[in-house]
Amino acid sequence: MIIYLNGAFVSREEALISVFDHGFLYGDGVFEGIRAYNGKILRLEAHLDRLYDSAKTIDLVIPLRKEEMAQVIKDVCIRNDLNEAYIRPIVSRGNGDLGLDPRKCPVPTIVVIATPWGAMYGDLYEKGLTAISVSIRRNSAAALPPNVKSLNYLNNILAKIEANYKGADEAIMFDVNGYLAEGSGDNIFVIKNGVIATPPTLNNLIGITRAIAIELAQSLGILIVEKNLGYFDMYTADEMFVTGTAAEIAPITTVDGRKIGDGRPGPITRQLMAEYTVKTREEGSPITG
Ligand code: PXG
Repeated sequence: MIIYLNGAFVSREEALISVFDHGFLYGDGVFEGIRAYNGKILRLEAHLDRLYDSAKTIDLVIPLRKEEMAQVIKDVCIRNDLNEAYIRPIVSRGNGDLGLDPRKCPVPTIVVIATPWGAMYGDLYEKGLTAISVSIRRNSAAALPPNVKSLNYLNNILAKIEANYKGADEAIMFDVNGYLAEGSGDNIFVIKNGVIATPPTLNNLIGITRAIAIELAQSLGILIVEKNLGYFDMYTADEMFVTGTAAEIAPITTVDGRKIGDGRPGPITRQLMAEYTVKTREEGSPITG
């Protein structure tokens, strides 16, 4: 495995960072999760835009232009001979001392890892996932905006731990006002009477797979709306699904013990899943060239 680290391509054993890196000490940094299918990187520009927007929000200047970062990402795929890949660019505040003041960190740390990765949920795409509402609330946008894909994922990890203890495949997070926010690592959609609804993005990550799902629904002539949603909308939905770079489009068929619809992945969800698979094979920035 070849990893990009601060301007060099190094082996896994050589890819080491300091214990004084503020990404490690404070979760001070940002990252992306990107996928390549069929030799092409899906929505690379959108992922880079989000990475740089996340960095801007935390006042972190990434010392590479977006085009340079794009080339590094492609080079890591090429050096690892990957046609299908999960790609993880990470930019931390960098090396500092034990104080949290970011002014102690003059040079950000940049890492890009790429690994092979298949379907995240295995046979659950056929069966559907079980989900539970978790008691831990999604970070308030007034505290740490969920729009920032930061290295501090404890909010999501606590949600996942709760789902693990309760034996569910995914955690459903609400915000402090009781509105549906998102899953631990994916955005949420409900379908009722042929209309798809998903929460606005103040309280969740502005998902790139979410955007693709919206485009696909629109191209199929299915009405899709953004609106605040609550427990009622989930429990009474005909269909439900989540979207994410890792999860892709995955059906949810049980929430808090309630069957969603007839308890099987529904027709609109299946249609979107099939269209998404086609899109992932066809679209994207070629890794070579
Ligand atoms: N919400 C959260 C909190 C996420 O972390 C999404 C939504 C979906 O966004 P995209 O842009 O991917 O459609 C994410 C992304 C992992 C993993 O290792 C998680 C994500 C992406 C890649 C890998 O579990 N989550």
